[in-house]
Amino acid sequence: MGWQYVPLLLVAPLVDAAVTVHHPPEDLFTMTQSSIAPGETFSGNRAYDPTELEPPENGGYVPNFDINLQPAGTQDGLSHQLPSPFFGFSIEMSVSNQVYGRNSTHINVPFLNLMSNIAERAGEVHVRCGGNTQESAVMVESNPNGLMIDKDYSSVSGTTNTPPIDYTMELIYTLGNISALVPVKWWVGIPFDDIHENPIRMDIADAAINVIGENLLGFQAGNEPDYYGKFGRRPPEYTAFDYMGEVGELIQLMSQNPIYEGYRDKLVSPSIAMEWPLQETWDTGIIENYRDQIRYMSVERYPDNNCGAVFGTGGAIRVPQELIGVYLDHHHLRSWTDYYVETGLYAQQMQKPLIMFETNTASCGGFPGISNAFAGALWGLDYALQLARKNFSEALFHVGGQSVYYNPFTAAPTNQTSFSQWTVGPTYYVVLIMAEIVGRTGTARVTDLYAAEDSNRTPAYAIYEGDEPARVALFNTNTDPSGGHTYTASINVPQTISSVQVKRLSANSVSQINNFTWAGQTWGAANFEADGRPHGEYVIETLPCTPGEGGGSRCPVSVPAPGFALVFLQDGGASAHDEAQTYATSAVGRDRNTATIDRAALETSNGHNETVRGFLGSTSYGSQSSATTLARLGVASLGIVAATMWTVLHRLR
Ligand SMILES: *[C@@H]1O[C@H](CO)[C@@H](O)[C@H](O)[C@H]1NC(C)=O
Ligand SMILES: *[C@@H]1O[C@H](CO)[C@@H](O)[C@H](O)[C@H]1NC(C)=O
Ligand SMILES: *[C@@H]1O[C@H](CO)[C@@H](O)[C@H](O)[C@H]1NC(C)=O
Ligand SMILES: *[C@@H]1O[C@H](CO)[C@@H](O)[C@H](O)[C@H]1NC(C)=O
Ligand SMILES: *[C@@H]1O[C@H](CO)[C@@H](O)[C@H](O)[C@H]1NC(C)=O
Ligand SMILES: CC(=O)N[C@H]1CO[C@H](CO)[C@@H](O)[C@@H]1O
Repeated sequence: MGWQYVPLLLVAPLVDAAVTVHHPPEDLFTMTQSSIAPGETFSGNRAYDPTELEPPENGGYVPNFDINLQPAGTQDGLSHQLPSPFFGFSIEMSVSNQVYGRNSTHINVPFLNLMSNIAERAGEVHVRCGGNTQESAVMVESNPNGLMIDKDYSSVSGTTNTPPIDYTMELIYTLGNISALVPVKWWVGIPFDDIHENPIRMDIADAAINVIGENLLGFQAGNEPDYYGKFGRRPPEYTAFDYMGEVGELIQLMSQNPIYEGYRDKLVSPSIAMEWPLQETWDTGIIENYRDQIRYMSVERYPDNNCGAVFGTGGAIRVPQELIGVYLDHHHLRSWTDYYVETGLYAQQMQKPLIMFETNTASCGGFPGISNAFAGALWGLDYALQLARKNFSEALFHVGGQSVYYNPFTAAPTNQTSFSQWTVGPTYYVVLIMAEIVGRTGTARVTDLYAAEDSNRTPAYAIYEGDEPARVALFNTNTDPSGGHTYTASINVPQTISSVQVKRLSANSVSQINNFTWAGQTWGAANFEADGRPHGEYVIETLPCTPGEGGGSRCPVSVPAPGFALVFLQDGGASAHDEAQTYATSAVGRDRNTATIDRAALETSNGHNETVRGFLGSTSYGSQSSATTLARLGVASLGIVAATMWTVLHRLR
């Protein structure tokens, strides 16, 4: 047994609280440190920790292998048909003002850009505004400091020291105004914290119905109820059966008030993590009993936790260097997601989409050097494809604040309001690429190919649309700058094609932090460099195929170590996303004069001329709606987008 297998044993009891981190507050860390000398320990915000691990010892590797794809009818192990979007975001409620913007007239443009990139590919973006902090959130008339979200650090609770939050209507207006600009749809959470002491606080549901309307996906009925007993929100003996009763009370309440007309079938439940066995929970009959009210069947899970190190909970202190190899191990990922196979089949039987409602690399903020490294991107894609393969319909990566490692994106530190200072993490690339993997036909089905003698480091998946293979996803999670671990997969397909198109996700090592490229473009070479738009030259490779021996075609594709390649087998498949460009605009500053713009970068981003085809003149999503919005607003000029964006948002109010 090689040393790289040892960590598997260390993480064997995969029972981890899907807890997220909000505290200690950002102010305990210095904001700006972005590099460290060798041997020095990083003392800045975790979101910007530049500590790189050693790449783990290499694993499975076969230099040349064949992938033989059959027509769908005879291909093994295909999933159900995957809806679009498959992957979205769960944004912790307490960080709403950092991420979305200060208020409904002051929305962060990098956030809009980031959402727009996904929407271009997936049709729309699904975001859950919630998390642990939704449970104790209280809607207030106003906060003393004028903020739409305020935290009460004097009454923190739980493993993650979650502070209760007071929010105002402004938060809901902000969500509504975001949806008016980019097709983002929302889930919000109904707090279940003291459901018996007080009437259920329905303010967020009522406000969302009034303001968000058709862009409201649904209401989460409590978050991780299986931890309520453990964390003192209920008596320790609280069971899934008790929870079902409480969901019943919510349903009862909603049935009595006409405001919920049209919204009574939108509950998200039960959102359990690892405390209650899945089967026991389904056995309560909750899904069957409430089949007319529960729209989405939800679970939450993080594969590991870093609570011991981050919060001094007394739990095991995990050593990231010992874990990075586990995250890159396909076999490990496959086996822990097997936990959901039966549930995936049950959800289909119940005709409910199964959603991984909150997930990421590890709870309590993730691991430095994994969650924020290229390893996190490769893990995320393999994970997403395993969830798809196991018949999930959707999954959401969690977004915390400045004090977590795993963010798909981190807003500029709150006291830095100038242009493009966001930081985009590996899991953002996963959501973006997953949108291209799944496509938006709603008919994609995936299968794990057990490729290269089922190597643990070079998995491959096929994606079918209809009867034909449409795309192949190839991984190489080894690291070898000498080129020694580059492999060539010869993809044999039943259809006759003369070439394939390839887009790659690249970095120099699995440990690299920032500067990943997808199809040649990066969302940030370093911390504090992102404005939500891709930068660099857009690259799609075209590789030739030859006629196959028994008919069909043979298409060799090489993948370096490390690397991920998405191979498009159908004509023009890759360029379906060519027009994926969006907001040619900068961040919204404290006042509009702080927004400056590099015109040349703007014109060439994504290989397109943004003055012609930017957000305002977009030919793809929103070309209609955003152009119309702007026309209505009387904003005509395309060239001065950056300067006008603030005005645009201001006038939306
Ligand atoms: C932001 O706040 C931190 C910590 O208070 C401080 O060190 C830093 O200089 C500030 N940055 C700016 C741009 O004001
Ligand atoms: C996923 O669903 C499909 C279609 O119902 C089924 O054929 C397949 O066996 C399921 N996959 C797993 C891993 O259960
Ligand atoms: C929104 O934030 C901006 C910038 O801080 C401020 O000028 C404006 O008054 C705020 N609007 C509301 C409604 O609070
Ligand atoms: C990012 O990668 C590119 C291409 O590999 C390289 O030229 C550039 O120096 C890198 N930037 C940083 C900040 O590491
Ligand atoms: C973009 O298009 C505008 C208008 O046609 C043109 O003036 C400008 O030179 C173009 N920029 C680039 C980089 O091609
Ligand atoms: C388009 C849109 O939803 N605009 C709303 C933005 O938020 C303000 C409240 O701050 C509403 O009045 C607008 O209707």
